[in-house]
Amino acid sequence: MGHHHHHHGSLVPRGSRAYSFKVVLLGEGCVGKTSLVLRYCENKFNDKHITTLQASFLTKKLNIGGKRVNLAIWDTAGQERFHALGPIYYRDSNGAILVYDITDEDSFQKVKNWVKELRKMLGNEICLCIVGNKIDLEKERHVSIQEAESYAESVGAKHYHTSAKQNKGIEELFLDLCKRMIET
Ligand code: G3D
Ligand code: MG
Repeated sequence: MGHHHHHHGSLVPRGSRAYSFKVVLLGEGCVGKTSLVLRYCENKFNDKHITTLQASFLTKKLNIGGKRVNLAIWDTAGQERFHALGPIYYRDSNGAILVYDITDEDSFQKVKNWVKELRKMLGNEICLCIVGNKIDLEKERHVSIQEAESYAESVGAKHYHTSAKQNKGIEELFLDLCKRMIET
């Protein structure tokens, strides 16, 4: 008795499957990529342990309205400083978080280069997030909000502002990205 309760897939409650997504962090060195992922996954700031690793990824589990999501978040081990990040790093990604530092105009130009490369290599399947980090340094801002937001819109990306230092905007960023990846 009872075995007929589970031999049909159709009896599995709707929405009980887990989504697995790969998300990569990209951007110039020092913009705060490692700080963002450490804040999000471990609620730490300025922890140096990860910078010594060769490559790293952290995981996070979410439940969004009954949909389970497993995130694998790939962080660079600093290779971006030597322009050594290639397709092996970002292939098979469902989402990319392209980070710049709002006090550093050059880091925003680097984001534009990453957008071009990702669109060329992966097309429109990948969800792009452009993130202006370090908003706690608003007084030293060198990238206009208007310019950043309209650029993001023009390339089909969404724009977010964060501070890893003050833990601002990070939950919202990842939650929004997950919802977008579920819909893709
Ligand atoms: P990266 O992984 O992109 O190379 P890191 O960047 O996460 O290593 O951060 C580079 C520096 O920026 C670190 O400072 C870090 O503390 C700082 N940082 C990261 N996020 C923020 C933020 O939101 N606000 C401010 N004010 N600083 C931030 P150090 O001094 O350790 O090099
Ligand atoms: Mg780093």
